Amino acid sequence: MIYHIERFHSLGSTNDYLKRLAEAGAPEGTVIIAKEQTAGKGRFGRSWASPQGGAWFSLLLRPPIAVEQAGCISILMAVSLARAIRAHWAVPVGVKWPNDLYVRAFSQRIAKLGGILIELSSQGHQIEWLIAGIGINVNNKLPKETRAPATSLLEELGRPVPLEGFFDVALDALARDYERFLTEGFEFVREEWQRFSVLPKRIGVLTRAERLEAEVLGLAESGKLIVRAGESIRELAAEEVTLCLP
Ligand code: BT5
Repeated sequence: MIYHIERFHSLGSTNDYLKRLAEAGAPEGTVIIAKEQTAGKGRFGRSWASPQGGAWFSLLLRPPIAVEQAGCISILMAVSLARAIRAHWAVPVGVKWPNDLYVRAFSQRIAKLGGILIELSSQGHQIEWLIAGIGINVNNKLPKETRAPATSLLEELGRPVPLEGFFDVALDALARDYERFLTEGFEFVREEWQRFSVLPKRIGVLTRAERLEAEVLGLAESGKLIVRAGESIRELAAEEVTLCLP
């Protein structure tokens, strides 16, 4: 994949900016980076704190896969970033299905390092464009009141990480793993996900309508999470649920 990178001092949301470019026909590999976002977005209309010092960026893909497989992409990206950060900075990063990066230290303290927001447009079953919005706390100040405790690479390492170096490592890993996914399929991601997942056996699942307790059984080919809730086996889609750790 060839990257076309545009950098901004400040944007509302890199996803919103890139969406307009995607609609106008921008090529796969277009990347928008902002030093700060004034209206950073999480999932379900939640907000994402994005002051200077963090890695806030969006990547445009046009994957030749069915829209039903789109869930694979956020898992692929989370796994790819977790592996790259572990390899370069030796921070014990894990993934929380579907879109979160967590650090789990020896103390079993667990904190959110970053998240991924996927937005897409499709025609029939085919994806027209898919935007992966990625937010990683690198050297930025952390927000105070968050759903899960937040952490940054600065906090974990006790020293700042040069942002340029971070983008090189992250973009390189994402391109490599995306291309591998297109040629090999999802299996290698699924295997790594097993190694990196921070989900405990029992989780709370929050849908729009209810909250239920479930047992995690594994990851489907489509990227959905397979759980047992009571007597029934269900496949959870990223766009439908939020998971709660105990
Ligand atoms: C996510 O949402 O984790 C996806 C975040 C994606 C952000 C990127 S930045 C570049 C691109 N442009 C955008 O506008 N967005 C993407 P979610 O799982 O819904 O988590 C959101 C929740 O995390 C919030 O409700 C807060 O509780 C918490 N939170 C907000 N800012 C945070 C931060 N910087 N670090 C850790 N937690 C945060």
